Amino acid sequence: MSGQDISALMGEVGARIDSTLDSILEQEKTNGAPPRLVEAMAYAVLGGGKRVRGFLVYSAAQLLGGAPGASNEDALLRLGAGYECLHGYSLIHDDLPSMDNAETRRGKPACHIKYGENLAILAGDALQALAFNLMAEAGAEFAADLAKASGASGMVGGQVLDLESETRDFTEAEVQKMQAMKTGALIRGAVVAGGRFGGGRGGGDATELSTLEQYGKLLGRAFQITDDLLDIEGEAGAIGKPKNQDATAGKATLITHLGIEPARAEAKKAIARAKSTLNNLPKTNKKWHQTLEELADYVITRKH
Ligand code: GRG
Repeated sequence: MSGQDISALMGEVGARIDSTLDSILEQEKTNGAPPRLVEAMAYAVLGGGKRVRGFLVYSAAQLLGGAPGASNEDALLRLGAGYECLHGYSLIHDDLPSMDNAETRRGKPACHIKYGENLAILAGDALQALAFNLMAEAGAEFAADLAKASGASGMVGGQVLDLESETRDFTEAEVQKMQAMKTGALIRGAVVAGGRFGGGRGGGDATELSTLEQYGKLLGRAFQITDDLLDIEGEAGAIGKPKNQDATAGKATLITHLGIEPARAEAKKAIARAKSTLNNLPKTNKKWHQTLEELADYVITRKH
C-alpha cells in the first residue's frame, strides 16, 4: 500500500465515521436536545479533523478479527465515533480562553468564538457524555478504558501537568509523562478499544491487547512530538491547527528540551519501535497489519 492509499483509506473510513456521527447527533435532537446545542456539538466534531482516533479503533478491530456482519460494522463505527466525540470535547475545552486561548481550530473559528463560551463548554460536556454512552453500547470495559484514558490519570491529568509546565521547569521525564497522559492516553485507548472489539466484544487475547497497547503508546509519543514540530515549523498554521504563539509559548515540549532534530529523531525512533511491536501480532490479516504500519509512518510524515 502506498502513502496515497492510506490517505484514501483514512478518508473512506473517516467519511463513514462522520455519517455515523451525523445520525447519532440527529438522534440527540429527536431525544429532546436543544437544536443549538447539537449544532455546536456538530460544529466541533464534524467538518474537519483527520479522524486518527476513530481510524485507529477501526483498524485495530479489523486486525484482530474485524467486524463481520452489518450490525457489527455499525457498532464498530459507533465505537470509533465515540472516540472522536471525546476528542472533539477535548479540543473545545483546550481552545477556551482559560486554557490555550485559541481562536481558530481546523481552519475555522473555534467553537467558543462561533457559539460563545458558555454554549461551547456545554457542547464539550455533552460530547463527553455522548462518548461514554457510545462506549456503554459496546460494553462496560470500553467505558472503563475510556475513563482511564481521558480522566485524571490520562488526558485531563496531562492537561493539568501542561498548565503546571508554564509555571516551572519540567525535566525531560516530566515532559514525557505529561505528553503520554495528555495526548498519548487517548490514542492508546483507541487502539486498545479497537483490539478489544475485534477480539470479540470486550474479550480478546490479553497478550495481543497489551502488544496493541504498546503500539498505541509509541504512536502517541510520536504524534505529540510531530504536533509540536508542526507548531513551530508553521505548515500547520496555514492548514488550520490552532496556531497560537501565546498557547505554545512557555510550554514544555520535547523540542524545548532536546532541540528540533533530536526531537524528530525521537519521534522516528518511536515509530520504528511501534512498527516492530506489530510483528508480535498475527499476520493473518495482511491488509490491516500493513495499514497499522503505514499509519505509524503517517503519524510522523503528516503535514497537519
Ligand atoms: C475540562 C476545562 C477542561 C479542559 C480539559 C481535555 C483538555 C482540557 C485538554 C486535552 C488536551 C488536548 C486537546 C490534547 C490533544 C492534543 C492534540 C495533539 C490535538 C490535535 O489532534 P489531531 O491532530 O486533531 O488529531 P484533528 O483536528 O485532526 O482531529
